[in-house]
Amino acid sequence: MTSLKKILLLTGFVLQLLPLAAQKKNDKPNVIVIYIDDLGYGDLSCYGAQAVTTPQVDAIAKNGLRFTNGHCTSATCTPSRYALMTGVYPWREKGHNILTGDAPLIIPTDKITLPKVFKQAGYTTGLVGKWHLGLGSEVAKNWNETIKPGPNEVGFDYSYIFPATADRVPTIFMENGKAVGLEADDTIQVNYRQKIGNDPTGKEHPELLKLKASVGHNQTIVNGIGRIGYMSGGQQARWVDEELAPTFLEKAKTFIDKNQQRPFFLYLAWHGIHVPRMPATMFKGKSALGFRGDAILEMDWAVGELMQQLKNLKLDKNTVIVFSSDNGPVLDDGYADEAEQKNGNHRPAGPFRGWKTSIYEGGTRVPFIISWPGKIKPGTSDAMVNQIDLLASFAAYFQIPVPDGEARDSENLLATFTGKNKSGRSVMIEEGYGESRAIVKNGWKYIPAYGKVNEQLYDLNSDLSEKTNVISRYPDKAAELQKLFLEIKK
Ligand code: NG6
Ligand code: CA
Repeated sequence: MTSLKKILLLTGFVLQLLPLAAQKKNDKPNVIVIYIDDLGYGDLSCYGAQAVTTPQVDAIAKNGLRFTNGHCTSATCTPSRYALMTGVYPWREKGHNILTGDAPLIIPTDKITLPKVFKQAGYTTGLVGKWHLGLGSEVAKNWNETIKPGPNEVGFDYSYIFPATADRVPTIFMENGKAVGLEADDTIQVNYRQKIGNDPTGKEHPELLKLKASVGHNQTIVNGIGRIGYMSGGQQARWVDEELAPTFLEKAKTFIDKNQQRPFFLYLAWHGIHVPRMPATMFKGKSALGFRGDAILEMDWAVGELMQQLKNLKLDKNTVIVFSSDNGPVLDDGYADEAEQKNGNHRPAGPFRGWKTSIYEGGTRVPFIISWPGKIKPGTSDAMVNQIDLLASFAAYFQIPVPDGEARDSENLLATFTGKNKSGRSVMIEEGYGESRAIVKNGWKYIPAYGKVNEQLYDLNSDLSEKTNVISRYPDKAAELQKLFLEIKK
């Protein structure tokens, strides 16, 4: 063969392969789940906010599908995150409520999880941000050693987290299970029952606080802020609240950079706008809403930086973004940060009744945006969807079987998430704080009696704000939903 022939043949061969490679790549887009803490339905300008402007998140919505009936499973953090990871309703298990910072891991290590779906599909998986699903196998643990099991044992190849919430000790970063910046001889101790060590507490020394508590939050002081729980030691490892956003952003960007050549799944569990709201100094005073609004602007900035990173690496056209929040909004959540005083006419929960912890829509109906360049036609969808469904939907996309009996509450809504189908779930259970639950079907919402609260029925189709309890008018509807609720609960 002449060398010219050889070259021609080879070129033809390479050219033939090229579209295949590109095709392959498109079949496995990178996926980033941006999960905000305590962000309400009405906290983004693309969902109608006027008191704050969120151009970066709005841009994702503009290029993607914005859901108006998108939900987390629960009105508090840990349960919603549990559902996102496992595809199982958290109220099926005992004690899947807001965890302390020393709680053991509550996610089974031998069952399918959202990151494991991606791993099975050949992705590199990463977690950056707030975890709040427990670490290790017991409360008493050695914080100076690698703590297992944790995120890395339930499907993440890489993790850079803080254990619980910013208002709970230990206030440290952990990379792949190990405290970051810890000096070997400065043992960290954590206790949620009694004081340990000599660190001042907010209760004894309110004069040391730069952010006063309104309720609780009066135990160990770190960075001038009283926390829930006591900790001692780990002085060099303790983070400063103002560096949380830049740190998590940097770690997310580095993860993307390192994995730009392969498909990756990144779960960016943003720490804000949860309390204590103490944004990076450059954001303090930027909004008219106090630190709560400043934290929203900070979050929006970080989202913009992340998107810019994707553009710089030419990954933006090949990356799916899922943006949502773990529960509804709250103003005063235990710190005197003036969120209430400065709120003005802003409606953090949008048109909905209720807030974080509430069984009304404001508790679990949250911003929910998916952009998938080339696959999703931009627009809005009124379909009822839930974060719990991401697991089964991505599993279906990759044709990965979900083992029998696992992720049992996760529905394959791939067609809905990509805008091909206008309807979503037919039935959904919502979880409020404590014993409150609701079942929603075809816009009818039934809330079984709990505590001292009587059963309720709302017609969301005509009464989106749940103003009128119509249970006496539609007793049959209530009975039907109650029966269905009990069946699903079983
Ligand atoms: C509550 C805290 C609140 C917040 C919440 C958990 C008090 C008075 N309130 O107990 O500040 O931390 O737990 O929020 O301590 S969540 O978003 O993680 O569920
Ligand atoms: Ca939360």
